[in-house]
Formats: sequence, C-alpha cells, structure tokens
Amino acid sequence: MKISRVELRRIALPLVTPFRTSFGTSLARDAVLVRVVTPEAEGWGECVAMPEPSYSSEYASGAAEVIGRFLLPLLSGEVDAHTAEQRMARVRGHRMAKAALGMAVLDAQLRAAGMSFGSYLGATRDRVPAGVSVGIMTSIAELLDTVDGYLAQGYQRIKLKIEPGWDIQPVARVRERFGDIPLQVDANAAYELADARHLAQLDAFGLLLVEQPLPEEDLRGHAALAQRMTTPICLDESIVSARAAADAIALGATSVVNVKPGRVGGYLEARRVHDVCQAHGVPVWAGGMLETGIGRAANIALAALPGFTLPGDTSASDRYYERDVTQPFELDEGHVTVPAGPGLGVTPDMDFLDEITTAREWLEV
Ligand code: OSB
Ligand code: MG
Repeated sequence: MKISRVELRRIALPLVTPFRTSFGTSLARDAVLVRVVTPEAEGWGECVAMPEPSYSSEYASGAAEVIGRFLLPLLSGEVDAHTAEQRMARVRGHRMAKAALGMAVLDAQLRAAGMSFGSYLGATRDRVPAGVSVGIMTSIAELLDTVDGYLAQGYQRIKLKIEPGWDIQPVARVRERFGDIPLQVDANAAYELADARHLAQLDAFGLLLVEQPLPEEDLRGHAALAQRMTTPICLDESIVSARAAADAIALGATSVVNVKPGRVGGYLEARRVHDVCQAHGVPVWAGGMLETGIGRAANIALAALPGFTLPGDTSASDRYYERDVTQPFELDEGHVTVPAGPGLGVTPDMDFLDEITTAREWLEV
C-alpha cells in the first residue's frame, strides 16, 4: 500500500455535559483527525491528545505538528501498519501522534483487505459490556442523579473521578444509595504517597480498583501504596508501553491495567500490553479519551479481546455527544456492539465533520 496524501483536521465537538477531572474541565472534544488516502482505500485515525498537556505531556496541536513534520515523511513508499510502526520508532516519544497516524494506516489497510479491526486484533466477542466514567460534580446530589441516570440506561460499571476534597464522601454516598454495583475510582495522578492513609479509607467500599492515584513516573510509589491498601491499584497514565506494563507488574505497582492505544503508541502496542498482562494473569480493560465514533470504533474492537475481562470506558455515543461523527454507538442491554465491517466498520459523516472542523490541511507524503 502506498499513501498518496494525508488530511489533518482539527475538530471541536461539544460534549453534552462538561467533563471535569482532577486535571481540568472539558466542554468539547477538541481533537485532531487523520485521514490517509491510498489508491485502494482511505483510512481514519483519531488522536487522543487533549488541547493542553494536562493528562499527558502530549497536546493536540503538538501532535499535529509531529505527524506532519516528522512522522509522515517516514511513510513514503510501500507501507503497512507494521512497517509504519517500525519506521515511526525513529521518533522518540509522541505516542499519541504515532497512534493516530498508525490507526489511519491500519484502517486503510484493513478496508482494502475487507477485514475488520476486531478480527485483525483478535477479538473473541461481538459485543462488550459498557462502563461509564463520571466526572467531578459541584454537589453530591448532582452526582447521585447522574449515576442514577446511567444505571437506568444499563451501564454495567460506574467509575467516579476523584481528587482531594472529592473522594471518600462521594464514594460513600454512591455506595449507600446504589448498593453493590460495580464501582471504581480514577484520580488522574492527583495524590502523593503521603496520602496513603487517606486513600486507604476507600478500602471500606469494596471498589473494583483505584486508577492512577499517584504521578505518572511514580511506579515505586504505587508499589508502596499497594502494600498499604486492599483496593487493587490500576495504572493508566504510567502504562506507556508493553515494557512499562511488564515493569509495573513486576514491581507490584499495578494489579489491573487500563489499556489506551493512544497512550502506548498505537493498536499494535496496545495488543502487546494486553498480551503481557494476560501472560501475567493481570486483567485489563479499555480506557477512553472521550473519543468520537472514529476512535470509539477501534477501542470497542480492542475491548473484545479475551484479556479484557472488566467493563471499559466504552460508553455509547450519547453519553458524550448529541450527534456523533459516525453512526452512533448505542447501548443494548448494557453492551456496545463491535463493528463488523471492513476497517473501523464506521463511516464518517463528511457534512457533519465539515461543520465541526476548525482547521484542516492536506499533506503530501
Ligand atoms: O483518565 O481515563 C481517564 C477522559 C479523558 C482523559 C483521561 C481519562 C478520561 C476518562 C473518560 O476517564 C473516559 C471516557 O472516554 O469515557
Ligand atoms: Mg484514567
């Protein structure tokens, strides 16, 4: 396959409700989309980098610059998803940028071959249970109403975002009100190891896991924290590769892993993270970054691999957006369906995409 040209598009898709985490508030998904054109097929990628470097060091306009200036020139001539990954390895870091371009290359390759993301990656199910990530709210009453609404829709697991000042109390109140539902929390690195005694109060609530309590680089801190609380620790930000996953497991820093292809440099590496965890008996689940239908289609395909034994942040389109850029993903008995068509198995709505596009450029390879 030869890439003839690539479109980089910046979009802004309003969220149905603001999403607040310990690192900031999003009102819209402001993301970079990558469209790879080849003679056989077109492929789409979605970059998960946020507009600011607050979840990770990458950010949307930086990722667009890296894609156009450093990654794309490496993809001249004959290329497929594997050779693209190998060639892009010459650029250090910038995993979200690599993942977006790699996803578009893989989509084009699979659309040309008539194979779905799910079958290519090794999916063993045709639908996956959906969890939902619930942002930090201004009151407990608002939180309880929100969780109530999601449970009524059929979501199979609730994840509460926490930060200092919004942690033990909201968890206690959700437990008290909704009983024995599958419940977990995500701190997005908002604590320090010195908060261990405070965090250990979460042990009283039978949570599935606590996600990324400490900073990205602090693997030893997470290992020490794991000794001081009974709630399983699950790393998100720290797991930037299959090697990082192996290290974190060996250190005792994580006993569950959140897999995000953008964070680890692409779908091929995400599958390796899955494989490493599976070999160690460590359960994994599919993280999310408020993806549009494009990124969501691929995430849901990955979530259908056998090691994904916990519900992911693979919610339905309407949890995020009034209108999605593809056909919407819908909740069916608490599950979302793995797309079966070629490539991502979804079709971007070009008219709607144009409406929400804030910048675009065509690049020659
Ligand atoms: O830490 O999992 C996270 C969204 C943006 C950035 C980081 C995270 C999240 C979420 C939302 O928790 C997950 C979703 O897409 O529903
Ligand atoms: Mg997280």
